[in-house]
Amino acid sequence: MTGTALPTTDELRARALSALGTLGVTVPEGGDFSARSPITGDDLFGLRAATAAEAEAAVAEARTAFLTWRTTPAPRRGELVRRLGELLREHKSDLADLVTIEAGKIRSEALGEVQEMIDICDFAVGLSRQLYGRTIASERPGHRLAETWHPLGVVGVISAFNFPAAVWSWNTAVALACGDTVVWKPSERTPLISLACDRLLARAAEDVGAPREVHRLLLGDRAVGERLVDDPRVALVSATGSTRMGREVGPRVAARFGRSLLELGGNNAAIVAPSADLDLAVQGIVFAAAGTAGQRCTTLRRLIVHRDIAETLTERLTAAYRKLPIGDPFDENTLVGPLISAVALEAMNSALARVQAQGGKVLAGGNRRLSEAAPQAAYAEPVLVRVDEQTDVVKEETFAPILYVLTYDTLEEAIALHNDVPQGLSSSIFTRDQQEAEIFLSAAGSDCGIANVNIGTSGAEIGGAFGGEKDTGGGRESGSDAWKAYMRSATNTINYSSELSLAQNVSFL
Ligand code: UN1
Repeated sequence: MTGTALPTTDELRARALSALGTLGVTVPEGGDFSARSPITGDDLFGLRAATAAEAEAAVAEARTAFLTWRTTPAPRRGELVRRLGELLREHKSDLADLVTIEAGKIRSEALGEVQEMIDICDFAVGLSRQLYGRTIASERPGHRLAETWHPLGVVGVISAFNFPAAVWSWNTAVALACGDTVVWKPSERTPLISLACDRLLARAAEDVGAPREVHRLLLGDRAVGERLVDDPRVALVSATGSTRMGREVGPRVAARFGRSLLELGGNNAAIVAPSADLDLAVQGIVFAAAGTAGQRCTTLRRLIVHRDIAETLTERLTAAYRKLPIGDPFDENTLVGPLISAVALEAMNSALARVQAQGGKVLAGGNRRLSEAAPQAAYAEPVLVRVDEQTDVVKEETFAPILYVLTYDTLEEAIALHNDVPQGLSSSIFTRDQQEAEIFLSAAGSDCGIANVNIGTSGAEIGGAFGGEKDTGGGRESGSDAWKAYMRSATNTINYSSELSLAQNVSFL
């Protein structure tokens, strides 16, 4: 199914300008790179990238601002984040427009992304009155041991196109509450929403009297990101993107003893057990696999189905896939918007060709759509592929809506298949058998950072820590105690007696 006609590039440009105007953004026009919309695949505006001197100045300014921000009481820092949250609420619709225009997300998911930003601001405001350290029992009389959390420094945020604003906000709202300052290098594909976020934060800073330099935005290419990676004044590099990118960033930051927080690729699977509620499973699977056109790091990419229900489930999924409305993400009936680029479509097609050569059978989808209406855009039908084993292509993350379907006989076998990929981000099991669910969640179950029961792999709430193991990079962002990555701890030994007593019963003098 295809929705109504696509908007024209002129219409998208006008809509972007209207949102940017309401948000008070001045677009830095230039010829270095272009803002572009995957809806038509055409360029919207030429933009100017940050120069090396500007990148240098941004880090220097953020470092200077850190020196005052770190001693601003945390609840006062929270006021900046609260104001940002208010502005995000006020501008939710315009921000969602920019997310749809640049990332191609359907309206409901674009609004969801802004909601995620609002939620993390609320969380970080609360956090600003916590940042708890512990008091630890000392082995010595008249002594107290304490743990104190201090701000870390400048945080370099490198983010990807698929959550162009929410991932920034997870990092920035928490970092600011923790007393850090931020320099942000967004994806080159999403400069307009980045300008909007930066503008709202500048307004929030002005409104509450915080230094503007607590946040600096650097538009540009890889070279700009590399500056953040290599700059010793950047205490933490928080990078979201491919495992390939993380393999470069991690060692470079470690070589200068900086910290990194990596959110890299996922190859998320769901196990569907014989007792599963199939109505619920079908809905959960289709959203997780085809939603966001398969371009979430938490997208469901592998389905491990018990042999007894494999035929029934694949028939139901095939029927659901054939009905998916693909097209203009602004059309409220559309569920699947465009892929981000022609390169993404090529990667999808190449993975499909490879898996078919390795014995995979396409059950539904896989065709290109709207190529006449928008030859530069990349619309594709989400695809279901039946595979007998996890060949190399199944073990890779292809950032596109391909769902590989495997079968299993025993739960042990299902968990082994589940964990037998390099990545370890998100996972789920659909079952009504409590024992199976608990085994899946246990130490010997899913090896991922996120493990769910009777819900798909994507769409995590901000309250939990977000991140994964193995090739996913090990970082944790967002809720729970992920804030600790943005601070440094100090252990304090306080002697309130009049005696000097040494630990471990050491005698001296
Ligand atoms: C990502 O794709 O980089 O859990 C983040 C989810 C979203 C975040 C995804 N809350 O799918």
